[in-house]
Amino acid sequence: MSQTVTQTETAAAGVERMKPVVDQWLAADLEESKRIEELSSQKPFRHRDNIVWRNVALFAALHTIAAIGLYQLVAVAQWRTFAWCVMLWVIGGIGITAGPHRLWAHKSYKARTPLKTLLVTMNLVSFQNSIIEWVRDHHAHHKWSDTDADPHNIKRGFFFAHMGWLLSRKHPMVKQMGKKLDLSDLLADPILVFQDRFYLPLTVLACFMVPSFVPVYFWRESGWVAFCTAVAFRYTFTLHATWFINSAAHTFGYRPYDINIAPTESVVTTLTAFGEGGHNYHHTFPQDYRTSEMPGVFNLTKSFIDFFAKLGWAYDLRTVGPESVQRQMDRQYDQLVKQHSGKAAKQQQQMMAEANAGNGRQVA
Ligand code: ST9
Ligand code: ZN
Ligand code: ZN
Repeated sequence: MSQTVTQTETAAAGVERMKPVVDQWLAADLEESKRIEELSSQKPFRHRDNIVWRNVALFAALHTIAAIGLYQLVAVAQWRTFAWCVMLWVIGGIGITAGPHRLWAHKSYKARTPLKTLLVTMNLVSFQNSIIEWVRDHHAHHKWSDTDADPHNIKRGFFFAHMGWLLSRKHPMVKQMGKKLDLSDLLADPILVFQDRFYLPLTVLACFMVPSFVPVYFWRESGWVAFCTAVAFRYTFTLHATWFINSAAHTFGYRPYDINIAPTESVVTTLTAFGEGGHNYHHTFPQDYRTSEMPGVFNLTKSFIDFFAKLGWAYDLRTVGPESVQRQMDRQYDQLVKQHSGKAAKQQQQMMAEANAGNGRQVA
């Protein structure tokens, strides 16, 4: 069963940022964000003074071994090991996108217990903190986007949003505001609580041990090659594919759905992150299970959810109606005309026309 959410709209507030008029799950909390910015300006926090050297050393070691793994993948490893790395990237990646992201953080569809169990298991392959922790940080990212309460605030720079935020203590505002988040549904889910409780041993098994063991046992790959390729390189690659959504997809690309926010439409990151790069769309319509509507770009996570919807394991898939999307895009154009001279507005109109045509919508 799928559900179309047509009432999702934002109202133009002059040339200021747009304000959601209908309550949407995980919509940006603009008033609170403004307050956070005011408070932050009074009490500066320097991430550079709060570096966690243990994490710097661990990530440096991981990247060094990953570089050896990349060389081995090209020059030494068996083709089966290469295929195994791709498989792990897909399993672990979907374990993030369809799991903590689209299901638990955004509630953009519902899943029955077998699918939840599958996703929790797949999620362990990519070692990105427990689902409860991941979702908590992601709630903060959407609600207070691009402020100090956003764990990977892009205003602190590309590197900070990419991986710097994992190398330093969190801004006090992240913890202070994060306490206000209602995580009761996650804490009431026994599968998530189990994963959180035994997270470290489970993820060491799924992300490190099984991936190194399989190539050695089944096709006699060398243990060192298996570790460097299927663990270090594949894990590092998956991390960067994810982190680029926070950095590149908050910097480069166009903004047809909301011109006032940092997130962009980023085709390259959508390919490496299984349909997650339509980030301007996603921050504008966070409850849509597709997370983007990029024409002609394969959204593997959407196909995965659709497949399980056919099996009956996923249901209540939420999308945003095309007329709501269209109205939102038209407002961007009007706003752009007010803000800029003809050329920029024309360029934006062209991009919107392309997006509309690709999605079979009437161009206004
Ligand atoms: C990783 C995660 O990589 C990546 C997430 C990316 C998200 C991307 C989203 C984009 C869209 C989706 C696209 C998916 C694409 C996938 C494609 C795949 C191909 N609220 O943490 P501590 C509290 S993980 C409320 O120690 P420090 C906390 O509860 C990589 N409270 O903070 C605790 O309280 P208490 C592997 C919060 O000391 C206290 O604060 N993992 C919040 O500042 C202290 O918590 C790592 O590398 C909050 N939001 O340290 C681990 N946050 O004391 C790295 C915290 O009461 N992490 N609190 O228990 C760390 O080492 C540390 O967390 C730290 C900060 C150093 C970063
Ligand atoms: Zn999201
Ligand atoms: Zn984002």
